[in-house]
Amino acid sequence: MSDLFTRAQARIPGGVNSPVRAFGSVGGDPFFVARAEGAYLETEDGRRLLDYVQSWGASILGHAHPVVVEAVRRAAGDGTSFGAPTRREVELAEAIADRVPSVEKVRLVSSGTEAAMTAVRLARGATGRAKVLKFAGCYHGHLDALLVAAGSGVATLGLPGSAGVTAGTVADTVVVEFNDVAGVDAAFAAHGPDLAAVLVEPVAANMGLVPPDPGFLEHLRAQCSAHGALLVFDEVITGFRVGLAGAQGRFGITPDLSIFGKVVGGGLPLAAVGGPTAVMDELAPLGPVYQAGTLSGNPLATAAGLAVLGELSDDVYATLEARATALTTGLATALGAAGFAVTAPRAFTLGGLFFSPTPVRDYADAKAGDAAIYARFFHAMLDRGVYLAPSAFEAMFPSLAHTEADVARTVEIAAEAAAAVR
Ligand code: HOZ
Repeated sequence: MSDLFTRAQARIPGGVNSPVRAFGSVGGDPFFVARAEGAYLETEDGRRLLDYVQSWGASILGHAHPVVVEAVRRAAGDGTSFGAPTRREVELAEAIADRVPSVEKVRLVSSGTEAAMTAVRLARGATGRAKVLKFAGCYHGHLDALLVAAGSGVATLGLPGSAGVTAGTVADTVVVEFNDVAGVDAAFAAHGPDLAAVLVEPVAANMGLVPPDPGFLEHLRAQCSAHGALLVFDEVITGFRVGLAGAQGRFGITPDLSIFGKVVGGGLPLAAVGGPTAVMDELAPLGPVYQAGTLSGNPLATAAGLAVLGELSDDVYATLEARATALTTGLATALGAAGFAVTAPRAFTLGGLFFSPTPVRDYADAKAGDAAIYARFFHAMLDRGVYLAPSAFEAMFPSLAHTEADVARTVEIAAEAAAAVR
């Protein structure tokens, strides 16, 4: 065990500040990152790793992109936090609204969890209703109300939920399987007049990668409209990651509220809730729904977010999509040739990998994948210099810094790794 991890464990629960990083489901000790550039991480113990996590998708341009670094450097010289309005908050809100037609107004916060918490409270405040519907395996951060049948770290650790979340806090949470149209209809039949919101990751990316079935999101839109519930797209992962207007732009669906994080903060702690003026103005100070934060709209994070959004274009997404296609088809071919039954889904610029012979449509399918083989494959790849997510319940995030050659080399390494773990 590295000295750093020993010290970390003495002072930080599990030695990490977010559970998936602990390598709990893949085994072994986590590495510590010393620095990163482009597609690569450098670890404290001197390894150079081709990184497909990219801060869980936040670093869409690759690590330490010069435009972002310069923007943050310049912003830092002018002060790092004021707790007062700044010009760049306005510019970032405008930039988001310019790109995402469903968004007229934006409230900036500091993390995806905070954004989801705000969206739930806002939906309840705006509709005067209590219940929220979420999908099993979707993850919306670690707010109590949505920490039921959650993906990401909760799935990684195989937990049913979380200790400390009381029955009362989740009594108004309705859970349905992802892609289950009949389940959605049954939930609306049972709870329609009480449902404030339906929250969904339009592409589920916290139980591995699970794209929506054709018509699923349209059905959610129709049911929400029919029953007066707000449709909330959690685009923390997909926002500005799969297209300029996020997944909603790619699918052509208009949610009532959207949650953004990761890319919108350019790799710094920033997230956002956005939607039409009539709903957003329910937030304090105009409306009765309270929400606040000293670091909200932080000057470094808005600088990074604006720098990244300024670099994104349709050409960028076309390149990312080509990389994601080469990666998923290459991995499927390499692993298939070695005799593994895998499915490697792709949704626009995102990739997934399940050791499962059949397509994965929901959380039950995702959990049926062979996590033990994933763990062995993960380590075989890591030993050869490629860092995939340290959990079978996460996605792959090729960045703009990943070259065609990087992806081709990844596929070659995958063939070698697959043979080694066979
Ligand atoms: N919830 C993140 C993955 N979907 C993991 C966050 C982290 O460990 O940094």
